[in-house]
Amino acid sequence: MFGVKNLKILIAGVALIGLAAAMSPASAATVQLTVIDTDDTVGDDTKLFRADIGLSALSSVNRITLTDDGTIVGGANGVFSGFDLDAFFIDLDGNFATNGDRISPLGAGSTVAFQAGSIRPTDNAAEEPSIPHPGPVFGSLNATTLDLATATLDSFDANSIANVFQADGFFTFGDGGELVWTFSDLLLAANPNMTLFFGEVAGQAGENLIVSVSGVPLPGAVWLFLSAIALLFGMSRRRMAAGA
Ligand SMILES: [Ca+2]
Ligand SMILES: [Ca+2]
Ligand SMILES: [Ca+2]
Repeated sequence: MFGVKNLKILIAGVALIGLAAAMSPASAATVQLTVIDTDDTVGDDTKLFRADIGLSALSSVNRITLTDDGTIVGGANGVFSGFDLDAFFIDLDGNFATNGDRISPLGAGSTVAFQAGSIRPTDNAAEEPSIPHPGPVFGSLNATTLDLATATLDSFDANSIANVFQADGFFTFGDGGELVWTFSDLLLAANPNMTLFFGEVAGQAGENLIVSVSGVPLPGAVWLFLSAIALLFGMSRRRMAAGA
């Protein structure tokens, strides 16, 4: 006999497999994008870069990873080690001049996870943590928490100076640091023009980010969920036919 209890256990098991498939990073396709210097300056002194998400050929994108290239070239020392990010966002039509189609990392349904990289040694107090900017990098509260009020991730407003007492409007990665932007409740439809724009404060040569995009293959996960529902329906009918 296949009792109601066993049926519930089986269905729960199949549903869990489907859920795991939907959430597993191992099932996500990841593509590293080419980063292009636009030769434009935004704000007072921020160099603008772009990476064409549409060229990834993914059917959907729900995660963007920004990683300092770790070359320890360019920029300053201490809290200012590595890439200094002023702002970043997705632009749906790839045209920077039209700003009504921007998707901000500060928007609803977004999460931003941060891990500071390594710090170059310094004996300059202007490059060391201060009480309002505890570090370990500028614009962070600790190694895994950005100070969003300082970083202003949706605005090109950096005060470009390697002085912890005067700098504002950005955060620094640290060499090899990483930021992962995830859209927790949104899968963006494929769009050949979709572009990530981001800016480096002062734009020194050697300060580079590696950009990759990921998409969970939703059709496979949906198929598993539908299988679980079909199984539930089929077994319920069989149980009713048997008079159980
Ligand atoms: Ca900013
Ligand atoms: Ca636009
Ligand atoms: Ca810089």
